[in-house]
Amino acid sequence: MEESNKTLGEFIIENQKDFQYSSGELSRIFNSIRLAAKVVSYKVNKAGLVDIIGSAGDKNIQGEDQQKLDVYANETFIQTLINREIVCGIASEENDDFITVEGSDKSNNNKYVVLMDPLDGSSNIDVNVSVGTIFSVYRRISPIGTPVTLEDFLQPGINQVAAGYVIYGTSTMIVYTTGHGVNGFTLNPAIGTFYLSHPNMKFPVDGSIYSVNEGNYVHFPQGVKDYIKYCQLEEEDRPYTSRYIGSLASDMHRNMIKGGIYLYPTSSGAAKGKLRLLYECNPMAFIAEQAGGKASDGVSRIMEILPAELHERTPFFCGSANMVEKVEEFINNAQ
Ligand code: AHM
Ligand code: MG
Repeated sequence: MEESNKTLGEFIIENQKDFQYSSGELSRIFNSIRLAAKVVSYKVNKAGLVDIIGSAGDKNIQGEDQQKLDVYANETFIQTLINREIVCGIASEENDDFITVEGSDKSNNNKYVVLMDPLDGSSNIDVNVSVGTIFSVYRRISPIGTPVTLEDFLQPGINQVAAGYVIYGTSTMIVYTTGHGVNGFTLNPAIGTFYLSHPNMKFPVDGSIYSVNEGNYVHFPQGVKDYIKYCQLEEEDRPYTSRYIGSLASDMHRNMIKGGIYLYPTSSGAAKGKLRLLYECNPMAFIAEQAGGKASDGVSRIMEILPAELHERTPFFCGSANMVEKVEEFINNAQ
């Protein structure tokens, strides 16, 4: 099999012209994320051998147990970005509040903020199933030279400059977009280098995979129940295949390659669903749209939602365009 010999580093340099107002800052953010991803990947691969699985004993802002690897991944990504002095602020799913980053000279001259879910799919850590990192980059709104403010983070997804995910799976991958298509890179662990393995990724317009936690079925809104029944009906190209890993990055990645839809609806126990708009849904929506797919909250486009708070949740339907339109149709008809 022919191996790609273009590295992520070379790809970033080659495509720097795509970054608006390019001054190399965004490239340096990618370099940091690439480094942190390698460090976390190394640790994930050793989970089970070293004392890193299990609970760290704390709860995060969402009241969920923080796993040790969650804490490690969070610190690694934050420290890597802070050490290189390339962002003015960071918001993480694991931190209550956003972090203001100043240069060592106390300046606030950087223009980008990064929002992230450092270890997505954490319930999979202890059982050796894929986990991921999801990130999103915005240009600040507040004036350069001043500390970041909450409004720098509460931007709609359409303002994203870049977004991506890392999968720590059978191999480690980075998939990202800067608004010029989606490209995927696979880590060669022997030499610690990411190579372009999935150029110009595209969501098939149609698909035959649906990914949802069906255990919550009884609590779903009627339109979503109707859609799931539609997926299971023996008609035309159906029933569809059901595949749910419980790691958004991995479920999304498979669906983007094979064609499918990921659903996390509201349920009676979670009035706004579970996933976070800023750390999970917006970055995935940006990638999906750049790959020709769609992302919706069931009624509206995810990337047009105006966030009101950092840890805001939203129902999420993301994947092949025709499948997302179909579930919207069922939701609309049930109202
Ligand atoms: P996490 O960031 O706390 O890991 O939660 C997000 C994850 C998604 O990756 C995944 O699709 C979903 O939560 C799984 O939730 P559930 O166990 O309710 O199906
Ligand atoms: Mg998550």
